Amino acid sequence: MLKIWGRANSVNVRKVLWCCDELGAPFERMDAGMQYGVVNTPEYRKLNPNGLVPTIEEDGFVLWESHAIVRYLAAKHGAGKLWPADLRVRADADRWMDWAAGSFLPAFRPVFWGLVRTPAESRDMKAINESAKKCGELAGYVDAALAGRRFIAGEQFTMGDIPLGCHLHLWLNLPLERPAYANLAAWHKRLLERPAFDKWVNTKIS
Ligand SMILES: N[C@@H](CCC(=O)N[C@@H](CS)C(=O)NCC(=O)O)C(=O)O
Repeated sequence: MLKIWGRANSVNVRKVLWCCDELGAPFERMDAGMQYGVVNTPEYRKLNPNGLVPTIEEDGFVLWESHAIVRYLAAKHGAGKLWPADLRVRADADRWMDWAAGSFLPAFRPVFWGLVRTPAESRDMKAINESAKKCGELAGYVDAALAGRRFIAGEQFTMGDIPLGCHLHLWLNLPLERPAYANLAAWHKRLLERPAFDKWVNTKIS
């Protein structure tokens, strides 16, 4: 049985949980991180020296980094579906996974931490608003890429939608000024129609 360590309110853990559910892959989840601790124990650090979540273990095989985990699970259980068979479609999906981590997340992190994890009286609203403006610009690239497609890598839902879906869902649900993006809104609505997204991602922000 696949084991997943990580609290269910972590955006990176949610990617893995959503992915497993889409794939019908059974798993056992152990709470870890923030209020649950665990991540600083020597046993956990042996699995994941970063002391972060998520981490998975399957028949002695240990993996951390949420996008690597999503790729592994998609390749194992979702060949031709979440893991596109066409090399170029797969590269397209892959590109948006890297972009979510390398471009969108660095801009979004100060917004999330500022509005969700920082008491109102301690918030640096100038920094939050600057980062939010950058996020608005970046989300425009996703909107443009979604023109004429149902999902980020084409007509089919793929692994490429998972990290973007998790981060942009948060962006769309925080009290922010946002440009109105029709393609992005239609894509988000499609994600909300997916039971696995609704169960693991469309939950309380905390
Ligand atoms: N690049 C890593 C980042 C992992 C990460 O930053 N995880 C956060 C939660 S989203 C974490 O472990 N924070 C510390 C904690 O929860 O104790 C990944 O995608 O898996």
